[in-house]
Amino acid sequence: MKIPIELINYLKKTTHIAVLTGAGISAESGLKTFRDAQDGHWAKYRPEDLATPEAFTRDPKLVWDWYAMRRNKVTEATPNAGHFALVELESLIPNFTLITQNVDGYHRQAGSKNVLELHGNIQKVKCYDGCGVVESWNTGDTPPHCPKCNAYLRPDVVWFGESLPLDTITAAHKAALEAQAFFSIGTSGLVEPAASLAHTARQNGAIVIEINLDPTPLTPHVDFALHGKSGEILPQLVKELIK
Ligand code: BV8
Ligand code: ZN
Repeated sequence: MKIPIELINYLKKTTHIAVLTGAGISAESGLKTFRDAQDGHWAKYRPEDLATPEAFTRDPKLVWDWYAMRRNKVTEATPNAGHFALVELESLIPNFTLITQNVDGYHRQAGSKNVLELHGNIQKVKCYDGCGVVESWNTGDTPPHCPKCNAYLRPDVVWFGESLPLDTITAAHKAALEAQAFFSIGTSGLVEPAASLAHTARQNGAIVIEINLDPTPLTPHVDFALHGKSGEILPQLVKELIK
């Protein structure tokens, strides 16, 4: 994929970049994206129906087992060339913010520093009754109980209908406002409030670049639509940037 030279020339002059990633950036690590069809026992469930407080209240073990399965796949796989290219891009840009919808923790694992995990992290669990206990995932009962108040522990992720951590979404919004270039990478752009960040950046003068396998609702609004695999496009973009 040839990266447009006008994009490279623009990026060489930028000091503020914000990046939003979604499940697509982890696809080449072998992880299913959020809307990929699920297989086996999970084929009959839609992720949107399992990633909700109602689902956990209704059947804590079912939801816990779904996250345990996903966490095992995350632990078995590793970040890919797309994650590592973003680590290198961060080292080239004075003000760089990596905003992710993913819960796999791969950006930090690859070495990215300024990471905002909008939807939490699958390697952490917290007390379902909100007594404040947050721990790393433990493989005890399914689900385990809070050591402090004995309520269930739940994955420390943001479910549908739940608010995002205020400090995280505030920081993400600020990064979008200040960005001279905003990348939307590997996301179908369907989930709010993450999906609005690209529009916030654009309305405040940023150019918007989409790197995604398929067109999305954002595509008509971007300055550069690079359709293909992020694990191939991002290393190519960084290579051209450091030339
Ligand atoms: C909120 C964590 C309000 C859990 C996730 C009705 C009822 C209730 C809520 C709503 C409603 N209508 C709208 C809402 C708001 C709702 C929402 O946006 N719903 C959508 C579905 C319509 N949002 C919320 O509920 C949010 N909270 O609004 O709170 C509120 C306010 C005040 C007070 C109280 C409440 C919370 C949203 C967070 C939900 N949690 N994840 C978990 O992971 O289990 S979201 C989930 O979707 C994942 O995090 C995922 O990252 C995210 C977005 O999906 P994508 O990352 O985009 O993945 P997807 O599979 O869709 O796309 C992948 C893309 O990659 C594809 O386009 C593909 O082409 C591309 N791709 C594939 N391979 C590659 C590639 N690209 C490049 N290279 C490749 N190799
Ligand atoms: Zn508790």
